[in-house]
Amino acid sequence: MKCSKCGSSAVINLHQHHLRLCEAHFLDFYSSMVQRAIEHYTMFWPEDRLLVAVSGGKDSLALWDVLLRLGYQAEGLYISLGIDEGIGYSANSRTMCEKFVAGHHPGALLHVVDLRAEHGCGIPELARSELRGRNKPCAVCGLVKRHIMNRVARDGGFSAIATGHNLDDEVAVLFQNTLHWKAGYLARQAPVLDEREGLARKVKPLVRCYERESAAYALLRGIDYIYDECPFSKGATTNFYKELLNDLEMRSPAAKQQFYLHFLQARDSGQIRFEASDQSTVEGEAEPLLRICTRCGQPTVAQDVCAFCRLWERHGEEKHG
Ligand code: Q46
Ligand code: ZN
Ligand code: ZN
Repeated sequence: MKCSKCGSSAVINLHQHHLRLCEAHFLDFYSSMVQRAIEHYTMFWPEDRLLVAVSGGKDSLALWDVLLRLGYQAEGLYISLGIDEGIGYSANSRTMCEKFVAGHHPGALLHVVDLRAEHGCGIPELARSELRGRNKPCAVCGLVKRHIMNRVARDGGFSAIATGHNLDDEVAVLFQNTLHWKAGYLARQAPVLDEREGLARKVKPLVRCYERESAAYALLRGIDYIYDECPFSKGATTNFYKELLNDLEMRSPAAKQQFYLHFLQARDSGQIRFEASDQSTVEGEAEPLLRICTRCGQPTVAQDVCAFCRLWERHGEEKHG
C-alpha cells in the first residue's frame, strides 16, 4: 500500500476520503482536518484561551496535542471522578494525562479537580444515593462533569471548553435522536454551543475526524492513552448504535460522515426546521430561561438551588442519616 501523496509506504487507508497515507502525510491530514473544522464552524481564534476536557483517552489527548501543535493556547482539565471498579480507572486515566504533559508538552498546564478530595466521595457512591443513578451513574456523572467544566472555564476566564467528541460519537447521538425523533436534541446538536447566561462556550474540534483516525494519530504521535472504557459505559445504547453504524460504513464508506454533515447543512440552511418550543430541559445545556443558583452562583433551570448543589445536599443528608 503506497501513500497517495508521496508514494512511500502508507500506514492507513482512509476509505471515506479515497486516500492512503504515510505517517507524515497522515499527521498533516489529521491536523488540517481539525484546523478546517475550527475555521468552518468559527470555533475560536489563536488569541483565545481554551480549556480542553481530558479524560486520558485517545480522543481528548489527541485533541489537546493537535491544538498545541497548531499553536493554540490550550490548557487541560482533568476531573477525577473517583471510579475504581477494580481496574483503577480514574487513577490510571489521570496518570495518562500527567504522562502526556510530561512527555509531550512539559510547559502545558493541567488543571485537576478531584471529586473525592473536594467533596469526600466519588461518582459511584454519589450515584448510589440517587434514585436515578442507582443502576447507572452516567446521568449523575454527566451533571457533575458539566457543572465542574463550566465552573473552571468561567473562573479561569477561558473563551471555550473544547471536548474530544469525534464523528463516531456525534453520528451515534444523531442516529439515536433521529430514531426517537427527539426534536429538541436535534435542534441543539452542534459542533459549537454558544456562550449564554453564564454557560461557557463549548466546541468540538474533532467532529470531522473518525474515531480510528484519532486512535491512529495518538499511536503515531507516541501518545499513551487509557484503552479501557469507563466500566460504567458497558452496555450503553450508543455503543450498540456505533456497531450498527460501523457495519453501515463497511458497506458504504463515508456514510457516517455524510449522515452527520448533511444533517448539519440541512438544518443550518433551513431545509429542515425544529420549533423553539422543542428545546430540551437538560440542565447545563442550551435551554431558555436560566436563573442563578443561590448556593454556587452557576446558571440553572431550577428556581433557586441548582441540581449539582441539591445532589450533594441529598448525599450529605443520607450520609448523616
Ligand atoms: S465517565 Fe461518567 Fe462516562 Fe463513566 S460514569 Fe458514565 S458518564 S461512562 S463518558
Ligand atoms: Zn506520504
Ligand atoms: Zn449550585
